Amino acid sequence: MGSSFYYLSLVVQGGRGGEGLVSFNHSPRKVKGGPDGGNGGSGGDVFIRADEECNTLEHLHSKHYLKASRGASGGRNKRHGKKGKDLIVSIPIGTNIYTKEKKQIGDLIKKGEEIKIVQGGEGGRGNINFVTSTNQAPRIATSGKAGEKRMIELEYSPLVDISVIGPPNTGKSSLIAHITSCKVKVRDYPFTTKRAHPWTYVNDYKSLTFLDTPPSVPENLEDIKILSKRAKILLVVLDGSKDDPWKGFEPIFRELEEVFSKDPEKSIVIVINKIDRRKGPELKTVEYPVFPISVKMDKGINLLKAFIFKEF
Ligand SMILES: Nc1nc2c(ncn2[C@@H]2O[C@H](COP(=O)(O)OP(=O)(O)OP(=O)(O)O)[C@@H](O)[C@H]2O)c(=O)[nH]1
Ligand SMILES: [Mg+2]
Repeated sequence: MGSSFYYLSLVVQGGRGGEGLVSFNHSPRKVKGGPDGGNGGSGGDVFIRADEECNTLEHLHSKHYLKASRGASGGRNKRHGKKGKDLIVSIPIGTNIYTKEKKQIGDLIKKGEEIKIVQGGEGGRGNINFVTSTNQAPRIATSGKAGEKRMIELEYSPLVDISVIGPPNTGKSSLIAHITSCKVKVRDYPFTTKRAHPWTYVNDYKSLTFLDTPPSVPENLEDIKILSKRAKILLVVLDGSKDDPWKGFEPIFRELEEVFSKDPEKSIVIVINKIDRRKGPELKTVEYPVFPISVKMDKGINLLKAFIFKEF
């Protein structure tokens, strides 16, 4: 698997256990004190936690290996070394965690939810553990063990109702801004939306979350698939000012269509935006509901909204 801001693989490892200590009690009152070397502390564990401040996996993009802290060595006087600090990796709510064989380890869908991925290594044993009837002063201790190591894959599929996708500059963000009244960034050039972002529409009866996505171009196809996984509706926005709004987009659409049309709970809705600028020939018919709209002129949006909202 490659990697992006929405899916990546990581190797995580628990911290190494601390060293066991060889030591003898040298207090002035005991001339020949016995062994008193304590055990090392265990290494820190690695946890993954769902954090509402996170909206992508971007902060982990350049990190391929993460390790928790090592346990402290055992001390004199039979003192146990301190446990190594746990490492807590923040990920966005809606992240699925898999082994590299694609077996699910966990799906973190609630704020603050966390899961232990690997355990730190056991601490070594100090010389107090090696006293026997024949050896009262052992000079033996063991080293801490290495922490558990695991390769994991993370996939961020946000908990949204509607995933808004389509070629660059078709008005995806404009439509979301119009429906939700959120301050979504809209510009008159392609690739304005660089990161997927959920935006929520709320009224007295409903709360619906729309996912704004980066343009659906071949390089982003894997991202769009993962990002749209949990959505019930795939809302495809095309540019109606073009003679053929579908031109160049069909291969991408076919791949996403496959995922959505297989699931009876999901549906696809096509929006032809910018019809205020439409001069082209009649639109071709497709097997999904099609809504010609103009965000700019506020045309056709009420019909579209009514259609979407009745699905929830
Ligand atoms: N004429 C016309 N222009 C529109 C309409 N809707 C959006 N636009 C314009 O189209 C441009 C692109 O809008 P965005 O909403 O940023 O498009 P996008 O699909 O999110 O673009 P990317 O994030 O780059 O994929 C902006 O200049 C909008 O003002 C419309 O109905 N008619
Ligand atoms: Mg956009």
